[in-house]
Amino acid sequence: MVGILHCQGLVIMLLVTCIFIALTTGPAAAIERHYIWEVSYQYKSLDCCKKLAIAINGLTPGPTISAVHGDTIVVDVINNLLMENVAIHWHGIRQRGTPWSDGADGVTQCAIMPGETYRYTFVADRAGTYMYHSHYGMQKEAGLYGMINVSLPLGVSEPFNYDFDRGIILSDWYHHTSYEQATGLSSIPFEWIGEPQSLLINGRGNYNCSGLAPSVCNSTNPQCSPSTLTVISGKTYRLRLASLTSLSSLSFQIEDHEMTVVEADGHYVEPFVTKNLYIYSGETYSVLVTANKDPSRNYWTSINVVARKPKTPNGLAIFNYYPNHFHEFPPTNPPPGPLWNDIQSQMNQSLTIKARQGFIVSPPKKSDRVIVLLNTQNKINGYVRWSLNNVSHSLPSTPYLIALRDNMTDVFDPTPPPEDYDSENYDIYSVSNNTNANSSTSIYRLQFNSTVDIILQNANSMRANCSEVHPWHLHGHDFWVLGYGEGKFNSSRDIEKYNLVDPIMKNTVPLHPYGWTALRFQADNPGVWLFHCHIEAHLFLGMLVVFESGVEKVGIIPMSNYGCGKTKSLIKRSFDNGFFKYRLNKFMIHFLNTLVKHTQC
Ligand SMILES: [Cu+2]
Repeated sequence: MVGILHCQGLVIMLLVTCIFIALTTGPAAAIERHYIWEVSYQYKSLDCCKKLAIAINGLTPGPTISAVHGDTIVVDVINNLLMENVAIHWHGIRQRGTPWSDGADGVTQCAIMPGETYRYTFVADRAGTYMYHSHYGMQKEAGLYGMINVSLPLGVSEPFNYDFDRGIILSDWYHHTSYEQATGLSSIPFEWIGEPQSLLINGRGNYNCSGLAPSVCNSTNPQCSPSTLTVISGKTYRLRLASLTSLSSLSFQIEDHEMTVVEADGHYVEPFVTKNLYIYSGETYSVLVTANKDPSRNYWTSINVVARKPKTPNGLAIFNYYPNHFHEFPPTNPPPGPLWNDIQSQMNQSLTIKARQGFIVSPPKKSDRVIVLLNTQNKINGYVRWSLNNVSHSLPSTPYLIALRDNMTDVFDPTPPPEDYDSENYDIYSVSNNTNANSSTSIYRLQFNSTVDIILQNANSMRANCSEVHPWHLHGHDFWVLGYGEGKFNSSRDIEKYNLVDPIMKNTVPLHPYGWTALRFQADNPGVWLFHCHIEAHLFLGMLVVFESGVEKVGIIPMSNYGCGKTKSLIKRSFDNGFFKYRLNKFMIHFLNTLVKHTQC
């Protein structure tokens, strides 16, 4: 009986949605965009080498979500992976009012189990360029990612002109599976994942197959023919770039063409012209490029690794001037890109990125709380970890959001994590005398609406003369980037230099080697939010913290978020807003797919 009621509920819901969409045909009207995504294992040859990847509806990278400001995005994720859970994070979407849809396994939801479906619902509440990716284990490495492009409503224009809009996903690619990587990282002796085998542009790279059997690596496989961006001479293109690398920091450039940077993480940038753009994992940018060079030939689009000694060849694509053939290789060698270790140039570009005049959101002049996070590599019981203030985070089996909203005790360590480190005595340029760290589930609880400063402090890793870039990403909020500096942060000297005039707002920011980065944000979004290094292996090894604020203001969490840890005992079937919210069984998935196909929704 309950099943019949649900079928009827589904039919009504879909018909209502269709009628609603039909009545609101103009692109200006906010609509509901409904996606049904089947996540499955697929063999892919993205760089010509056959590898087990994770695909959405058969695609790696996954489909692009294109929405208009104000639209509601509904994604039914069907986990057809045979052996593992999945969760998808909508990176850059703040999830105001829907913190349960953030997709962070162990923080906001129980992961989706094989054979089950989970519905993410959220509002695209700001125009800009965003992304999505798995937030379960190391699945991002397996290619479970894609772009979200949110455009302005009709009648509202951008503060810059362009003729066409194109999305470009940048990523790195390993031949070992994410399972092998995770096992190596969790072993004694530690096995580092190493450098990626290839760099991909829109999911295409080109590995040197020589010496490998054609059944394993075949350079004539059309899956790995270079991606192409076709342009018309004289036209200006907005290129939306998203870095979904597992490890690599990149420099992006188009041979002989300059680019104007106009957007970062959904915020307008005071335009500046550059030959190459540094882009770190988790960042998005829009750049304007005018096709104003000799149109009788094609040019290289290239990415190369920076900030780590590269062992990976450049990633290449073809910047194709119409009507030249789109697979015609340019007659020149690809540009080599900047030196990988020109840290000053990378730092200078970070300092150049400011909010666009006329679009500045002024930060509060003072903060209520300052949290300093020393980034170090450590060991715990002989296992290699990454830590903040000597604490390496481990997620509990019960998601924080549910635990806090439902007043569950004993789910995580209630002791607050440290807000600082012994900065007077800690030498950030040396391997620590004692690299041992603690593991903890503790979280930072922030007063709702308070202003919080985060000082990220970099240091030497466990290898002498080595400090790595860490791109830090905050869920649920944007932060103001108040400053970057070299060496150890000094509050009496460096706070005075904060940019309180026109700081850019972002959701992901690099922490440069042996440097510091200062951020400010308002804890004005009720929920529980991750703040973490976007390097997949570092996150896996505990390089994250968790912020809670205003959790008592969070609405009713859908029952579909429950089902793991101590939430198991709380599962009950419920109807929310008249629609079912618990997981669909396989019959319902097929029914839903059939209905959507037939109704052309
Ligand atoms: Cu990191």
